[in-house]
Amino acid sequence: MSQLLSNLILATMTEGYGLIPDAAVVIEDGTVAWAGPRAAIPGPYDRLPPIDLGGRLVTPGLIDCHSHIVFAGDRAGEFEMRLNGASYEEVARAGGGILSTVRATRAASEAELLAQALLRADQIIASGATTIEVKSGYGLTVADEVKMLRVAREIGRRRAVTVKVTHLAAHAVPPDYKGRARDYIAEVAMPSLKAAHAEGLVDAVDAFCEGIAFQPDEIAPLFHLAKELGLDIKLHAEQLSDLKGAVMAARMGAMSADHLEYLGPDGIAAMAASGTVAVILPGAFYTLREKQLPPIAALRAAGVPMALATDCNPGSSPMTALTLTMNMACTLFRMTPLEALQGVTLHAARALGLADRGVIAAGKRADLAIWEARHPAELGYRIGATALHTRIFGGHLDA
Ligand code: DI6
Ligand code: FE
Repeated sequence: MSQLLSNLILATMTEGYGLIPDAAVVIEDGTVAWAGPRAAIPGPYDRLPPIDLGGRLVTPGLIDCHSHIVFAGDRAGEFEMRLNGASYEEVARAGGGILSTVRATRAASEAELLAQALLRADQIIASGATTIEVKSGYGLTVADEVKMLRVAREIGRRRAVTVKVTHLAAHAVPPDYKGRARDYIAEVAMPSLKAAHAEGLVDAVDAFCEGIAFQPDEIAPLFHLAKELGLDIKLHAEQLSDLKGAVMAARMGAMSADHLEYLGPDGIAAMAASGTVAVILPGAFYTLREKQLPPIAALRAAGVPMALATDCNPGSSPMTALTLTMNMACTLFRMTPLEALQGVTLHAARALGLADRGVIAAGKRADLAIWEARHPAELGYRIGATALHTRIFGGHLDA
């Protein structure tokens, strides 16, 4: 089954934008067979009936490489507390924050969690995504973490999107383990990883390295187990303070270190040496009204690839639009529109270890986003509007 897409502006993202002004794309069996100028379509593809895209911009399908879309309840009350003066850490210490979502998530059935997660997945998809990473981390018991991971896996079966599932039991210390983070890692995080891995539910392992969560030396045994199981590792690092999490993660070969507002020169050097992707999360920075900017210029100078993601979660980033994420990265962090688009395409693919997507080229998956736009800078330029026309997922046009 071959399809010829024609009359489009192509941003292949292979080198810079890789712009081809009057382009065509041939898709065969869910894969890009050829992409190039319309005037140069090779035979026999030039005899296929063209699907006219009306001069629209086509980019790789976007990739949200960091999300927490499986959870129950909401945190609008805490939003209000913060607006009345409480800090994020104060809210967390008062039993709110992550732990209030944990209570709601434990009480929810798998079906309820799935129904809510699908609404959020649909919103991310509507902003152009064809791949979403989804984390656990609101269960914090073996059974509830496995429940969340099952729901995450199921999203990819219910929607035209690839879901990469990440185990994040090391997200917060539950009340019954207060002051015993190390025991929690040994008695809950590691056993839940083994159980979920045995069910085929885990693609990668993450942890929250922060004063209100886990120290690098508490996380290390979990990462060693992940590596024994052949799983990728990644880390929430340096979001609110510099605990040198990125240094540890990079030295252990992490795929990505995420947030990074407080990342220092040692962390940047370690990430550059290991090829660890910096995942920049402007939604959390915006929501928490952080003052410390992530070191974008230094990451750029060191050649560390920068990805961008929604971090969609009920507390620090209730955001489901990748296009708004791009806008925030440009406006708040001075990332260029090119860096923003690379951040949700090729660099996000790299953050997830997916070599088959993130650019449009022969042999790559036919995951495409078709936009009501003429130039890639338009995607992050508009505030909150999503100019998505339609998507192609694995060669299939959205209905
Ligand atoms: N960092 C974050 O920004 C989210 N998790 C994390 O480790 C916050 C999650 C939440 O507040 O529910
Ligand atoms: Fe996160």
